[in-house]
Amino acid sequence: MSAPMSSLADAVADTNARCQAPLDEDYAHLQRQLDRRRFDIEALVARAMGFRVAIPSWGVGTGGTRFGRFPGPGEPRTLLEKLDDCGVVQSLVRVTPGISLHIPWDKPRDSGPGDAASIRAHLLELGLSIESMNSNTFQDQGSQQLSYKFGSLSHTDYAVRQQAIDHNLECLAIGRALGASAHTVWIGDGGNFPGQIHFRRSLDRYIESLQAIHAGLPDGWRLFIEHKCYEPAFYSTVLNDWGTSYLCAREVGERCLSLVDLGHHAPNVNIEQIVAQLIRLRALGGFHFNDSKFGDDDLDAGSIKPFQLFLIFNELVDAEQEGIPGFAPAYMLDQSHNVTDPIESLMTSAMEVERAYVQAHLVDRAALAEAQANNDPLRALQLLKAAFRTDVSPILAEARLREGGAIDPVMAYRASGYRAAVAKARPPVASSGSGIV
Ligand code: RM4
Ligand code: MN
Ligand code: MN
Repeated sequence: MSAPMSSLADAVADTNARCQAPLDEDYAHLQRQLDRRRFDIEALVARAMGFRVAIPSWGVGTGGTRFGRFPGPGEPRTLLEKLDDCGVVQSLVRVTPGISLHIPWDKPRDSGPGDAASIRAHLLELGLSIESMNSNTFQDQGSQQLSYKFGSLSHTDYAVRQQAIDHNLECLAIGRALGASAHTVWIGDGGNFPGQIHFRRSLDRYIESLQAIHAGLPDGWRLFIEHKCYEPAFYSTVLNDWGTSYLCAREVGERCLSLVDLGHHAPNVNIEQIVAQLIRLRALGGFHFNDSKFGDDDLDAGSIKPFQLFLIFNELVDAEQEGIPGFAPAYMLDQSHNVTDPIESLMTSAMEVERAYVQAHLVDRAALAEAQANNDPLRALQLLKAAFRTDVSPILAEARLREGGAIDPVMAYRASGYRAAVAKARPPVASSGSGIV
């Protein structure tokens, strides 16, 4: 095994020792401030310790764009190596024990190292688990008979649809063997030209295919459908928006829910309102967190629009505190790390999502309800801003520390020399199946 875990533990111990005194000082200061505002800092640390956001296996490889990919040193070449990297993220930030797999990129081998039994054993060793599966019918795989060039689950040809359905059923079987409990379907189906696809009939075919997948869901599983307004189809996509997603989910079956990928909306769309509406409709399945400026940029969560991320969590925490029945959205990152060390990006992003979650607990909800009842928009915004402007970093750091993680995960990671060690142990291969090109 390539992972030098002992040096990682040493790096955590060393850097934590250096960061302890400043953390204590900042924590005490924040505690005084929050006492004044009548928030219990210990309760917030407990919320932070209970927070979870899953890591996508494809996030530990270097991503790319349509124009190219610049692989980083020590990229994981197999699923076992991807899990090693996910284990590093989890051991430092302590909120990311769940992993999401993409098939066929992460397809287990039939026997030997890399088979389902060895993956399960490795997960156990690293304190990780597989949370959800993702199918891939937006690319052709070498082994497949029919092409997805003109669609998959909504293709005009029944045989192509059946092949795509079978692939999704295979994902369920793999996920079942690995202990997953959710399946996410995002398809690239759509049109590049007006007239290319018959809107109504392609939606009919999409729903029918999803019904077949829904029928194959193992007990206790949920099926998430992910809308996206464009790309790779640039004129229209079959599942283009959240409203269509909601209507499809209702027709597909009761375990089918809508998944919101933050990058899958037109610029300036009010995503927090979409989130609130899906909660109201009991249809919110989960999230793919990332950030974007222009499109599905897959940038690091919280890097461009942290206030939007906070406003989304404001809706989520509001629903959580209200105890809405059945409210249990799955949180996951879905990013493409093109110019950073993926482990550093994943750690930073997980902490940014956690930060928004904790900040959303600092909204004085009784005062907000009063401002809304009194039609006092300025006061309402002030209340949200007061929460958003609070630097909850000491709470997040304290939560990590109490769980055995790093006060400063990036500092600890850099001090561990992990990247240099795996760069030696993992010479580059032609195609690693990591990242998206
Ligand atoms: C898509 C979508 C899916 C992800 C692929 C790789 O844009 O976000 O969730 O699986 O990218
Ligand atoms: Mn996504
Ligand atoms: Mn996407």
